[in-house]
Amino acid sequence: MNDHSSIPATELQPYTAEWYSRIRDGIGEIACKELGIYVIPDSFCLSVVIPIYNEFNTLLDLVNQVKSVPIRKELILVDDGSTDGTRDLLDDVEQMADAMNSFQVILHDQNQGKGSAVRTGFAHVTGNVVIIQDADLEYDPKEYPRLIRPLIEQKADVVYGSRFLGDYPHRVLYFWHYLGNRFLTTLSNCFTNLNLTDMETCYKVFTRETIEEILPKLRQNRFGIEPEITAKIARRRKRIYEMSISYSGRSYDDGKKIGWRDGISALWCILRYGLAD
Ligand SMILES: Nc1nc2c(ncn2[C@@H]2O[C@H](COP(=O)(O)OP(=O)(O)OP(=O)(O)O)[C@@H](O)[C@H]2O)c(=O)[nH]1
Ligand SMILES: [Mg+2]
Repeated sequence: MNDHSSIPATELQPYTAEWYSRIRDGIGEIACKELGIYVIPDSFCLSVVIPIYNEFNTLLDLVNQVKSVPIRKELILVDDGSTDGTRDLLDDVEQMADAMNSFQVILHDQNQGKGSAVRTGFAHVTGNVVIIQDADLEYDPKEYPRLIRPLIEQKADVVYGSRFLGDYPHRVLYFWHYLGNRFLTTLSNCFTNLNLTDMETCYKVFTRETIEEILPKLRQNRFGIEPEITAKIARRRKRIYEMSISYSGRSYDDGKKIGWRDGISALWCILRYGLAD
């Protein structure tokens, strides 16, 4: 093994055993735990599934943010029939690969919806843990190390990042959306008997085994995928953790697309998948 004792901890690769032990020697194990300093095994790979529909303005920033998280990753970008020039950006994205990041780009011929793009992405994952990442800038990839920790420590099969827990910064936006969200989460909880605070969150993280188990049963093409996934993991009695996350929600002026019809469809999916697989 190399002797890293003369190298400052800040120059070591984060989450390696050397990095961890150097910091632990300085501040102790309890402080490490509090600060989210832990070891990610060298062999670990995170699959980041990115569903994309007309996200020309944010896609490259998002990909750069994901890339700069110091964990080995495969980025699986699924373009869902974009018509705003996003596809031209994707031509160059694969060249952004480096030692820590590999890329797969998959193109849908026609727009089918987020659920469909997520399912396509799931079918291509090879990493140990899988996270869904929207292609706008509402969620912060810097939170990956926190979110994957319960999975790496084998305490959980699934982690949901909640926008309604903790005091991470949240952009204050639409009251009726918030209420709609709470209502959908509560109704979903009634069927699943889970005590979630944010069923609709984008940040859902799974072991690859969990994805392999539920993927053949997933049917929803649009935003109904969120309650559908939740019902399927509940039915299979997966160990689920929730963690607080930050949220920089966008306004309709910024390009927000979700609308009341998606709420109705979510309602239907909660009932449908709450009653039967
Ligand atoms: N709206 C929409 N998003 C899609 C579709 N296919 C893939 N996506 C992607 O799915 C992710 C989530 O879509 P968003 O429109 O951001 O949905 P949201 O975050 O729930 O809602 P807003 O951002 O508030 O509109 C984004 O990365 C989209 O680019 C689609 O057909 N419609
Ligand atoms: Mg969004």
